[in-house]
Amino acid sequence: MAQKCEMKLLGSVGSSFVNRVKFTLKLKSIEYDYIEEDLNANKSELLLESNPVFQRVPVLFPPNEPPVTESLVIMEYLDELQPDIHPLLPSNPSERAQCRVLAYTFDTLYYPWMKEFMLTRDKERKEELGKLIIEGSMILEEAFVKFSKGKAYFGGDDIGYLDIVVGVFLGWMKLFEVVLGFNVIEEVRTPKLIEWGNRMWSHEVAGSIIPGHEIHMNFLNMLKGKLPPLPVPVSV
Ligand SMILES: N[C@@H](CCC(=O)N[C@@H](CS)C(=O)NCC(=O)O)C(=O)O
Repeated sequence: MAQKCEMKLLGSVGSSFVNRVKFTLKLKSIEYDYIEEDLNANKSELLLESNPVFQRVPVLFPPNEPPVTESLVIMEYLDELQPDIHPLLPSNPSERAQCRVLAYTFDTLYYPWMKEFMLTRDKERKEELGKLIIEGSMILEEAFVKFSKGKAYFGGDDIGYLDIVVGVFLGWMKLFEVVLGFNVIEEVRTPKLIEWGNRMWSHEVAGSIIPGHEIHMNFLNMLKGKLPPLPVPVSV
């Protein structure tokens, strides 16, 4: 008889936040059932009941426990649940705190800048955002040097918390390059991040989780479809 898989994940294809959770589950060898939420359609009862305030994926349903929301919180929850298999956060409390601050900065500044850059129709704002994203990339480059301590990943010899937090956005960065002609990371400005990105793509687990830019193209079109129509010019 097939073994019953009790951990469930509610997600959406192309969501980097969901991919953080898939990545963590895979590294920790935790089996789960995946439920796809169609973000184009009306939100499912399952999503509305399990994440009533934000109504966003990912939502993790551990067996016999309340649902857990927010990708960073879910990652830490899984790290605590399965501490002996591929620990994600450093053991030193100060280093753990530094990792969390960078993840928070990424989610509250860098990601919203990238999202707005893709969606804004205002040229001036786009230019301003481009500059901010470039500054952000240089801060990330410095952070990589600090966290990796000369090793291959933010987490050292192997993939850690920040590799997942930032790494799942590599497909988006590729989309920027291919579709918008804008390099979020590049050889001259962020050489360490370029090397790290190549390492991530060719990593057995990372490479299988981080989607290519084509998947994000569909996701981007879905987001664009939700924008209000452009105002019709009025002739006087
Ligand atoms: N801070 C959240 C962000 C999650 C998020 O933005 N999810 C998007 C998909 S990428 C979503 O569900 N959007 C639906 C909506 O906002 O209506 C996390 O880290 O989990």
